[in-house]
Amino acid sequence: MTLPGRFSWIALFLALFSMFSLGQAAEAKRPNVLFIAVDDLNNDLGSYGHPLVHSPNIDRLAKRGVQFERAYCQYPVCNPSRSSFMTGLYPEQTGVLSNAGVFRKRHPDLPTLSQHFMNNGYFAARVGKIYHYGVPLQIGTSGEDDPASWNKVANPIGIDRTELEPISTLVEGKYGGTISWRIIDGRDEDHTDGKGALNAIQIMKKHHPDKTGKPFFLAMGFFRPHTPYVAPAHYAKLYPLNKINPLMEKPGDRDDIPSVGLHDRPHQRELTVAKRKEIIQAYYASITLMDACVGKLMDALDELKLADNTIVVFFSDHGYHLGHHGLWQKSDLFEGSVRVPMIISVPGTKQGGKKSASLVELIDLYPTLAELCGLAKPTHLKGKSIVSVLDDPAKTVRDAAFTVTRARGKMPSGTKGPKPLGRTIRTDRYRYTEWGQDGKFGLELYDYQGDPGEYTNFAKRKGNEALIKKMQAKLHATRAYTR
Ligand SMILES: [Ca+2]
Repeated sequence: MTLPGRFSWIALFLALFSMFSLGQAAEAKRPNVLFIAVDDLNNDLGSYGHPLVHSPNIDRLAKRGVQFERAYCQYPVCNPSRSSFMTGLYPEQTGVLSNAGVFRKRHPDLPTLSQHFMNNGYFAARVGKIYHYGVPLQIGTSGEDDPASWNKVANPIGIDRTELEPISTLVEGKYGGTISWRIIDGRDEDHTDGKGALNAIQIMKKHHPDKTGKPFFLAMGFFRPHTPYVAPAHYAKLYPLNKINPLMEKPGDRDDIPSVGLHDRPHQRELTVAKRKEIIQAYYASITLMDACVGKLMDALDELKLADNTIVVFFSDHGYHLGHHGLWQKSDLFEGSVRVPMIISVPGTKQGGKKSASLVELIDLYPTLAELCGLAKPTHLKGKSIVSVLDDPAKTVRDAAFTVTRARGKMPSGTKGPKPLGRTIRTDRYRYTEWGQDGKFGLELYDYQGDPGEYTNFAKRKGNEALIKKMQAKLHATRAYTR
């Protein structure tokens, strides 16, 4: 290269300098991401048509974005689900198939979702529960965090952790794995989630892209409505007990369900109607508390003039039963346990307020957010970008959604060994489930067209052999990319 003379060097310097600042400007213009992960939230929300639940802020978000009617988790328990959507791998690929274990053991150098954003010039922060936390005991700590995923973390702690004794519970001294609840007078800010929302707003202010020149990826992990359902009385009042009609177990419903697929925790099946109402009231009041916190974040985006350049993602790590099939909580493979709410709001979209019936998986979030923000998609990702669905909610990118879980129910009599994995696919119309290799421990087939409550297991009825064979081939085909 020949650049004789002082002026040429100055010209070169200026050219390089302007390229550098243009690059910086482009970086600062990349959208921010507000990534809201909720713990143990099912689809009982106003925007999903629930007649009772008050979720005005989530409903407001749904009007700005696209709401997914058929979004599914990849494993219906916290740690495996969270490890999956944060890595972009299926649970059998992360190696995390229970609440114990960390994906770093198998994938020490893998860039997680937020880490990929950090590697591309973003500031990434976590507030509350994104990776696994033992709730409530680990609240206020970093839980089972992945430090490489964040520039900054905040670990709020409120009365739902500091005052455990007054909490009602089905198993004395236990508040996390069992149903437990408490309604208490006081402010939202007394609760971990209320404090968490304030932490998140502080982070948005302090690390505002106008100040830092860097876009942010802010992950807000709400703890409610996970047990203990500790919620303010002003939200419980919205749910008078006489308005709550618990879904009771239908006689004979379980006769055709493989026993391994039914996970009953102590004292849940025999709950009285009165107790069920009290429990559901607290679960719903916890949802409304979390919803109010979502509202605070949305208001802050507006006040800080961030709304026009911030993508908001809202979803839950898995679903939640409140008595359907006699089940409570999670970890089974029914619709109630594996279906999740999911809303994605992209600034400037023409699709605000639309609902999409496309099948989507939580594992699709990683490639979708990367694409929306103009980042390359790491080659290890197994999910699919749903940007085309966000542009046209009638589009579809997959014909089946996959979920796996470790069986927690009773093994069939005469069988030995460890509890098998159950794998399921949800298609447009059906759900097909195999417990153990080739369904050795049971098969299930539900037809949502005529049986939305999954009361008839067609795998146990004659005359469905051809359909079972077809669904079996479809489930087995997922092995090519899910393990
Ligand atoms: Ca959870």
